[in-house]
Amino acid sequence: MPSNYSLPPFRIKMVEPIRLISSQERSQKMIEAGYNPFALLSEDVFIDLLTDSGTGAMSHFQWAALMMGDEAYAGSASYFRLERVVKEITGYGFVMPAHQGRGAEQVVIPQLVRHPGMVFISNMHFDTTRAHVELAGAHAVDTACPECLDLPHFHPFKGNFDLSKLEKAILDYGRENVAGIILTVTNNAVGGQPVSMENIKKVCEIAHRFQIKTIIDGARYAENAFFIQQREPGYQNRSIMEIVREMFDYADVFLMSAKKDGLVNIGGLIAIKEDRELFQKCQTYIVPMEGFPTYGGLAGRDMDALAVGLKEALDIDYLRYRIDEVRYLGDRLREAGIPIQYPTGGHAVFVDCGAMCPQIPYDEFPAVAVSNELYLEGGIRAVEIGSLLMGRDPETRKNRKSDMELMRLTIPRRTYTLQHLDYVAECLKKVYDRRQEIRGLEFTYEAPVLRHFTSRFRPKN
Ligand code: PLI
Repeated sequence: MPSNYSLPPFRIKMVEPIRLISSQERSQKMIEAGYNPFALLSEDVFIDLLTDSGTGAMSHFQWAALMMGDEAYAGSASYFRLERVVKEITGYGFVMPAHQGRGAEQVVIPQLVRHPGMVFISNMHFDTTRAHVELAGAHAVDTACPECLDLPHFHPFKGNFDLSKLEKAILDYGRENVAGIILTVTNNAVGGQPVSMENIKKVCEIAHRFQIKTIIDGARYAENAFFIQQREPGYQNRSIMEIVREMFDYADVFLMSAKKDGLVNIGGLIAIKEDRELFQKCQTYIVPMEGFPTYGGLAGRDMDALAVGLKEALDIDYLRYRIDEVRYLGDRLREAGIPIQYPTGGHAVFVDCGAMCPQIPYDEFPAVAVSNELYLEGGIRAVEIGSLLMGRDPETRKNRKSDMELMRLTIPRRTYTLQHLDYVAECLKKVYDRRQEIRGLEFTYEAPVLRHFTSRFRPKN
C-alpha cells in the first residue's frame, strides 16, 4: 500500500461472509431486479456501495454499550447518557432522539413553516429533506456554489453556499417567507463535498441579519470538520472537537441522520440551541410521529450505542483513516483516467457518468446504466445521483435534467478493506474500457414518487 494513506486504527474481530455469485447468475438477478440496483437482494451483492447510511461496523465499545440499554418508555437512563454527549458536542440546550434523519426532519421542518408559500434555502437539500419541506407545504431552493459543477478541478470546499445567490433568494422571496436555511454538511448531493467554516459563518451571519433560523443537516458533520482542519487556513492546530463546536455555535438547530457520523445502524437526532418554544412544539409533535421524547423511535440500547459512536467519529485517527480510504479509491480511478468529482468527498467517490457515456441522454439515465454494468462486471452495487433521482417537473411532467449524472460509490464506515476497493477499481476500469457499448434505459414501470427506489427498466435498443 502506498505510504500516503493512513492505516486503519482498528483490528477486526468479527467478520460477515460475503459471496460473489457467478456472472450468469448476476445477469439473471439484474433482469429480475428490473435493471434497478435498489431491487437487488443483498445476498446477491458482493460489495455493497449503495450507501454509507447505517451500513458501517460498530466498535466493541458500542456493542458493550448496547448491553447497558435502559428500555424504559419514559426517562430512560440511555437517553440521558446520549443527551450528555450531544450537549457536549453541540453546546445546545435541548436534545431529542429520532429513529433516523428523516424522522428528525418530519418533526422539526413543519414547525418552521408558518404560512403557505414559504421556502427553505440550502446549499443542496438531500432528497428526504426536500420531501419533508414539500410535505410541509414549502418549497426547497438550492444555492450551491458554482465550483461544484466543475468536476475535474480541485476546489477545497465544493460544498459551499453561493453567498450572493443566497442573499438574492432571501430578498426575492422576502425574509418573512423564508422558513429556514439548511446547511448540509458535508454536501452529499454534490459529491460529499465539505463546507468551509468561513462559508458556514457567513451563511449564519446573513441568516441572523434577516432573523432566519439556521439548521445544520449534519449527517456527516465530523467528516466536514476533518476537511476544515486539513484545508482551511487557521484550523490546522485546532482539534476536531473545537472545530465542531465553532460550527454549532453559529447555527440554531442540528438535525442528524446518526446512521452516518453517529456510527450506528439506526438513529437520528434533533438538537436545538436555545429556542424553548420550538423545542416544546417538537416535543408535542414527536410523540405521535416518532415516540416519547426520551426515545424518539429508538430502543434504549440504540441510544447507548449512539452515545459512544458520536465520540468515536470525532477521533482524529479514525477520521484520517476514513477520509483516506475514500481518497484511495478516488486516486485509483483517476489513475485509470476515469472521470470523478475531484477532490474525492468524505463518504463516497462520485463517478462522472455524463462524461463517461456521452452517448446516453440524461433521460435514459447514464449513471444507472453504468451502475448496472458494474454489478454485472463484479457484483458491486452503486447508486445513481442524477436525473432519475431528480424526478419529473410537477407541472410539465417532463423529466428534470440534473446538472450532473453521477454514480456514487459510497463507502460504509470500517467495513471494507483496501483490497476490496482495489477490486472495485479493477472492475470499474473494465466497465470504463467498454463504455462506448453501454446503452441507456427506458422505463417498464415508473413509480409516481421517489421513483428511483421502485421503478423498473429495460435497456434501450
Ligand atoms: O436516511 P436517514 O433518514 O437517516 O437520513 C436522511 C438524510 C438526511 N440528510 C442527509 C445529508 C443525508 O445524506 C440523509 C440520508 N442519506 C442517505 C440515506 C444516503 O444514502 O446518502
